[in-house]
Amino acid sequence: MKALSGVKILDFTHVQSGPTCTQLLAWFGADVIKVERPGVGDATRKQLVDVPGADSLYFTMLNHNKRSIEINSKDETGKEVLRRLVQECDVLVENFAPGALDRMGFGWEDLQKINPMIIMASVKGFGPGKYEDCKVYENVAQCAGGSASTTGFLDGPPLVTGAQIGDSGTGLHLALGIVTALFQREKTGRGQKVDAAMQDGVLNLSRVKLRDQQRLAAGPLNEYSQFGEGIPFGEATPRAGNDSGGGQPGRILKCKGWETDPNAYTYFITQAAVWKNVCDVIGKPEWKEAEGYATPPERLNKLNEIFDAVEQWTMTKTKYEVMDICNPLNIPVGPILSMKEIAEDEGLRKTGTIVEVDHPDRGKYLSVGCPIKLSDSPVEVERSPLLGEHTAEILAEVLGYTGEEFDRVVESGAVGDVKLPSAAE
Ligand code: CAO
Repeated sequence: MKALSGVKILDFTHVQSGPTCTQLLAWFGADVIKVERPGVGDATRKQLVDVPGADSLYFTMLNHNKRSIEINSKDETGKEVLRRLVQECDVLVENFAPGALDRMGFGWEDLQKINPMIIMASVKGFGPGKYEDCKVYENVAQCAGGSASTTGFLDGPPLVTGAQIGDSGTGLHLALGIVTALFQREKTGRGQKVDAAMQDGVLNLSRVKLRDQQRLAAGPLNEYSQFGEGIPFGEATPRAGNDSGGGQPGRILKCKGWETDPNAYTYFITQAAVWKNVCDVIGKPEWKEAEGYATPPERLNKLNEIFDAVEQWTMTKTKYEVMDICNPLNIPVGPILSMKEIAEDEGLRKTGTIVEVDHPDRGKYLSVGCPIKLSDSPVEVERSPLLGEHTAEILAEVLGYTGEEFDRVVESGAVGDVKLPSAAE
């Protein structure tokens, strides 16, 4: 028994944003039926291929615990199968380009006629308005959602981040919308439409930068390094390098080995509550009570001097030694971990956040397991499905096609090249 046991998801998603959402629902126990174009499937199956002939890591790492059915949604028999799936399922999730689902004949109005209880959940690049018809990928959303203009260094161009806040971030937002709509349906008996726009999702995650935009009206942003450097502020929230996003000054600092190791760095926060501990650790006890250093507001115009002194100390230690020394003193620090270090991290493997999965075509690979842990609904990560692996099973068991009806659908060609169960099966 899992949290979402009994919930059936018609997964019409592709690439990253939608699949992130439906993978989470699958991990929480929903039966996720992924509909793919016959013979082709999700485009990511064949993108960034590292093992010839096998599904890519791009696909396998976003489609665990799902079943795959091939359906040509532009074919009449394919549409018939889809209609039956809509009748059977609780939620349809999709992230096609705007208008694609309507052109197939499965827009919101159509879906409600087929199944009034259905919840329809969509990711689009933009919400209603000027840009609603645009196709959008990750970095477009990062740029349009305010993240890129506020990321990077003051004297450099806008930067996108490696974290896929537009795709995976919006998938997370959508998943929350879906379970909330399921919860409301328990009380009202009605389905509803759930929309998550990537621009909105990125903006939600960049909320603190809109906060700072408004604070600018009241004067310079004192906790930004630029303030201490005497550089005037413009009209918009500036890029702030590695400054902390909150009220406690922080920076990325070099650690022992930085000359050769690109990740020998630590994040170091001079939290006001433990200022005295910071002073002791870095060998500047005189700063504890000194005028101009003792209180947080006094220090704001000296952040470069202070972090230079902290860095002189961190450069004598490895990033792990910094962690070991500072943690007992309540000084918040964090090592800059490489993906290699994360892949080898025993702790993350123990908690199931990093999992090793076996795949018939590609062998063993690493994936990120479910980052949300429910004590009553543990996650077992299962490999992603092969293209059309479950077509026959879903036609028969979920939709009840049998005998001649089953043969008619299979022979129509609308559901791909179906491997029929032998007579003995
Ligand atoms: N059978 C037959 N046709 C199918 C099908 C199936 N099973 N599944 C999809 N198709 C068709 C669609 O109907 C559409 O056809 P038409 O344009 O002729 O109506 C066609 O495939 C292409 O769909 P698409 O426009 O969604 O795909 P694309 O590769 O051109 O664009 C993307 C990709 C991501 C830019 C676009 O889907 C999009 O903007 N999505 C919304 C935002 C989003 O999720 N972006 C994140 C992408 S990364 O997570």
